[in-house]
Amino acid sequence: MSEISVDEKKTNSAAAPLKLDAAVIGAGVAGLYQLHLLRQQGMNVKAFDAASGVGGTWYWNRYPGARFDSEGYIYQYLFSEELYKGWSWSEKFPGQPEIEQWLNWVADKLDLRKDIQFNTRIRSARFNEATERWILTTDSGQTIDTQFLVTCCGMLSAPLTDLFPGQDSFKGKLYYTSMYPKDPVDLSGKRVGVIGIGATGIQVIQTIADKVDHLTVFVRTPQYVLPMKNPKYTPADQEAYKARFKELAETLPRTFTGFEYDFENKWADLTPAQRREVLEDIYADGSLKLWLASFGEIFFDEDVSEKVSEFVREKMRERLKDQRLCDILIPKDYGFGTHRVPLEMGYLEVYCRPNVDVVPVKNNPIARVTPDGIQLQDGTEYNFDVIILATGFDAGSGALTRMDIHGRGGRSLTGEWGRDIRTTMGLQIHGYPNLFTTATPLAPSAALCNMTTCLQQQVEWISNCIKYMREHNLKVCEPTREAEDRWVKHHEETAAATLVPKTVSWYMGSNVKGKPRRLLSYIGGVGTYRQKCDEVAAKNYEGFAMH
Ligand code: NA7
Repeated sequence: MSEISVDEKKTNSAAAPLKLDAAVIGAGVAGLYQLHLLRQQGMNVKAFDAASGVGGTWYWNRYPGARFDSEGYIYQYLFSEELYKGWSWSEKFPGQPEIEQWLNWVADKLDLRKDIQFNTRIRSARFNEATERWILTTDSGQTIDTQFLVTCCGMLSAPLTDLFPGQDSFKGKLYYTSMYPKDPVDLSGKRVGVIGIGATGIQVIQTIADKVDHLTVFVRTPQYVLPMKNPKYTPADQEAYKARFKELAETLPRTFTGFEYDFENKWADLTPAQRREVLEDIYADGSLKLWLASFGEIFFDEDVSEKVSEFVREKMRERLKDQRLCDILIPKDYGFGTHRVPLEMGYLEVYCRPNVDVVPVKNNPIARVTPDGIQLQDGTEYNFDVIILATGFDAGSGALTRMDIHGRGGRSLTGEWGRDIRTTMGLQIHGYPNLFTTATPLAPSAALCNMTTCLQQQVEWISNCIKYMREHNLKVCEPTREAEDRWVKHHEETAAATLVPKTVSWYMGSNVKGKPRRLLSYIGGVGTYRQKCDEVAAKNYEGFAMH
């Protein structure tokens, strides 16, 4: 994606290293705020991003129908009332163009752009033990010499590519949702095949079905879905949510998932009729509340999980009507909420359209992409003009393992995480001094958290930690092996108490061949995690050795 010229690349490789106090990788939600906070401390800091603009996830994921599943007004930054109130969403769950505009507006408001180097992918990072500094190299051959390295690369930013043999041979157009073209793509009159019905595929499918000539959806694992209610906002609506700023800033960081709602009902306390009433009520909210704030027991208790799953299945059956569609699209063998639950708008009804086909590929998998389309294992071939791959990401770890990161003693993060994915509270990794991370495994993140809530907390913790070091004239911070062992153990115990590790999905890394299996996100709750991080900081960063 680099737009740097060959001449510029030559100049870069010959130039002296760029010397920084801190380098931030990524200019998305986390990276922008991290840059702002470190710069406020008077540090010489620069952010780098492979994209040509700010936005991270919201820069890259510009596929048809991309939008929030979190309410816009809770996805915002909460560190500045002025920044919060300065932006007005046009609807409850805004779409990607508006989200990208918002992040551009934030970058301008905070005057961040002058300290961001775009079109720059960090290729490698090596810790120099003699100087105790990081040496980074970019895809243009530039070298950066920095004391601190903060990765703000997002949890879902390493797309799975080349999943199918023959992709290069396809004569039509093949698009990844995560790298969808900036220029408009005209799908009218086209035969389109979509692979993937995760949160992404669902948004694509419901958006393009009435625009294409024919749509074929390949379904491997059925997916629970919830209908989204997405009212447009009037100026009065905008004023109303803005008036809640203080309340939201106080509550969001303390709930279980960083959303504005929390688990209020206890399954055992209610009669079956009352439970039904609660579920119907929350279902009608048209948000993720049914998943993240109905009955907490869905994460722990097989019986409750099955009852709530059946409630959702019933709602899906009512809309799909057709038995074949129900058999293909309604999950039976895993519990509601143990995968990411997508919100949708008219998605299920799409399958009732005459120009839409669904092809189950669980028992007859996709074998290859051919010059004309997609071929299944049994030889059946479907011909397309366009193939859209909504096939997911190497979540949590992929962004860092695809970079060549070497810590103390030359250890390789790609090698280590290839065997066992470990972090200390998702904030640092033993063996990698002064490397701070956001949106990495073993912290609350995309899977079970409103991203901006979690990212702000991590960014603030990192910023405070670096501030503490500078105030105490400390140069290097690295978690001890013991502290990391303790966190990994706590993470595993917390995960094991839930039903989520039983799932086969990106939550467990099971969508990537050979990836060590571990629940990627911490499931102890956003509020609890925050408290634990604060306690560590209050004890002068206990478990994080500094000198
Ligand atoms: P997901 O949730 O990982 O979904 C990927 C989809 O692609 C899912 O339906 C997969 O089926 C499907 N897939 C992947 N490989 C294949 C093959 N080989 N054959 C058929 N189908 C395949 O990614 P998303 O981008 O939708 O969402 C990621 C997160 O981004 C989401 O959770 C939000 O937090 C935002 P499978 O389930 O593996 O059988």
